[in-house]
Amino acid sequence: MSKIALITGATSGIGKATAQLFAQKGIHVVLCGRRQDRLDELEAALKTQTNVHTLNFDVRDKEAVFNAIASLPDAFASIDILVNNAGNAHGLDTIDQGSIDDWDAMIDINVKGLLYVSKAVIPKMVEKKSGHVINIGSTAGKEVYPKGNVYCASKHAVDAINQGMRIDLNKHGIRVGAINPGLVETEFSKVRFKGNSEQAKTVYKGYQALKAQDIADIICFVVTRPYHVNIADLVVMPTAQASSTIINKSE
Ligand code: NDP
Ligand code: 8X3
Repeated sequence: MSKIALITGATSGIGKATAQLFAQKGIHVVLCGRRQDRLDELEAALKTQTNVHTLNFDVRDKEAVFNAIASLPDAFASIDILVNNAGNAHGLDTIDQGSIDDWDAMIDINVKGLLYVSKAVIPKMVEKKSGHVINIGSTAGKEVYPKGNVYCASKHAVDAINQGMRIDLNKHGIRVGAINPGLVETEFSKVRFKGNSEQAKTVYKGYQALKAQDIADIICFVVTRPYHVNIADLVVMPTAQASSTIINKSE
């Protein structure tokens, strides 16, 4: 029987590329995001390959998260794979200059939103004693870089939550793992720099950044391992990147 995957942040970047690869593999997909036009467009493109359902909610809105997941029709209600991907950086400022609204957004989306979705999905996995949770962390969850402060804190929290989930869900036979990418060229920097595409482009200039498809490939590899294999924590960077601050921009 085909597996069912729920992907948050499926309207763009890593989440969208993952949905596309899952669909190619015949995995049924629940696509989540706030931009309905993009959800509709992706649903139309993927439904020739697999079963697709869309859910429009903001992960910050606790009630909306629980209502949306409770509304899933029977054919999609038993989630086998949860990809906790929705998230972004908001701003790049020193701690004294940072915006409280940006801090709230990062903690509310990247940390609390991930927890709300997990809380809505995991109990059914516990009931059936199987499931796979993939948390999208970041190299920002493994080290801290100048002006990364609160974004790094949010991704360090994802790292801790990933470990905590793996420990607590161990007795239920649920696989839990994190994928922690370095620089991936998506809409991430456009969001970080509040829609300034020119500033966003400079982040990826002079070297080959990862593509969303590179991360999607890894997620597909992770979910297609035999059930006794759990990729617990994986860090992936562009070849040109050695750490958050050491990037060989010689192209
Ligand atoms: P994108 O900006 O391309 O995609 C972000 C996705 O998250 C969108 O689909 C967006 O959907 C969704 N999202 C954002 N805020 C909310 C919200 N409040 N409620 C629901 N959905 C939301 O970025 P990426 O694909 O790069 O990012 C995906 C994940 O990968 C994030 O967790 C990011 O931190 C992580 N990551 C990214 C890296 C990079 O360099 N790009 C590196 C390491 C990790 P919508 O706006 O429609 O709601
Ligand atoms: C995204 C990678 O280096 O911009 O998580 O924080 S970085």
